[in-house]
Amino acid sequence: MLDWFRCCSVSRENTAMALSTLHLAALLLSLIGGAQTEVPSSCLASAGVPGRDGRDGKDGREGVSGPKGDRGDSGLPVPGAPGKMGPAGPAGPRGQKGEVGMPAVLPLSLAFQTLADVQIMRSRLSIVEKAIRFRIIRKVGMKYYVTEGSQDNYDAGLKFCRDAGGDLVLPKNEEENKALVKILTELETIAGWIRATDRKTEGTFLDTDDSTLSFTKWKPGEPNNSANSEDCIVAIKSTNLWNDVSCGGKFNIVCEIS
Ligand code: MAN
Ligand code: CA
Repeated sequence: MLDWFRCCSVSRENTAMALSTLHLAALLLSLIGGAQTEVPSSCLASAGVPGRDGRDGKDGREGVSGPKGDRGDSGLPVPGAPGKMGPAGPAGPRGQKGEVGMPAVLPLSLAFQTLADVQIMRSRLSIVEKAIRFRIIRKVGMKYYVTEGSQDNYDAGLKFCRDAGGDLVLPKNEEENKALVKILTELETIAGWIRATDRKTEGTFLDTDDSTLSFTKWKPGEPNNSANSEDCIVAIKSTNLWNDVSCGGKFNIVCEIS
């Protein structure tokens, strides 16, 4: 009761603060002790109106850290830039053998042309293979003039060349005649046989197949069938010209492969 007495005797200036303090004390006591204490109505009546709010106090000390927050939502799956291309992998296993395909259909004209081309190439290869067996080889147009530098009579020379797959030379034009003479010059020989005779008809020189000569290069005054015994022909190195001579003479053998 003393407390309540004091409450009533406080000065007017401290009335509001005293009321608040008393109220708080009474409440605390009633909560702690459970006492059924009531604030006297006479005391409440003399408390007056509340004063103005006081100024804010100084900032208190920093509080302790709060509990860790909940785990946030996972971010959106944004794809990054592609990486560099990796090295080539090992070769895969060999596949199975395929089925036999359909035969190619070659146009008949193309087939014939291809066959003709093959035959031409075979023919040319055959010519070259014969020619390259000789010591001296000169190409004249589509022919090869070849020689071993040997000398013999006309018939032996003819056989020699035919045994080699060719024939004794018979120039058909100036170019071929010059080529023959050039070879004779290289061999440092006087003359070389030409494949033609007038054995069948005196004065009419024919090829070995009895065809007439399309080209001749007679020296002026020849053929003269000297001593009535000249049925064969030679090309003379010094003049490029032809002379009829005895078939039994020995002159250089130059063959043509064509
Ligand atoms: C001379 C000429 C030629 C003849 C020879 C034979 O050179 O009469 O026509 O072929 O002799 O050696
Ligand atoms: Ca003569």
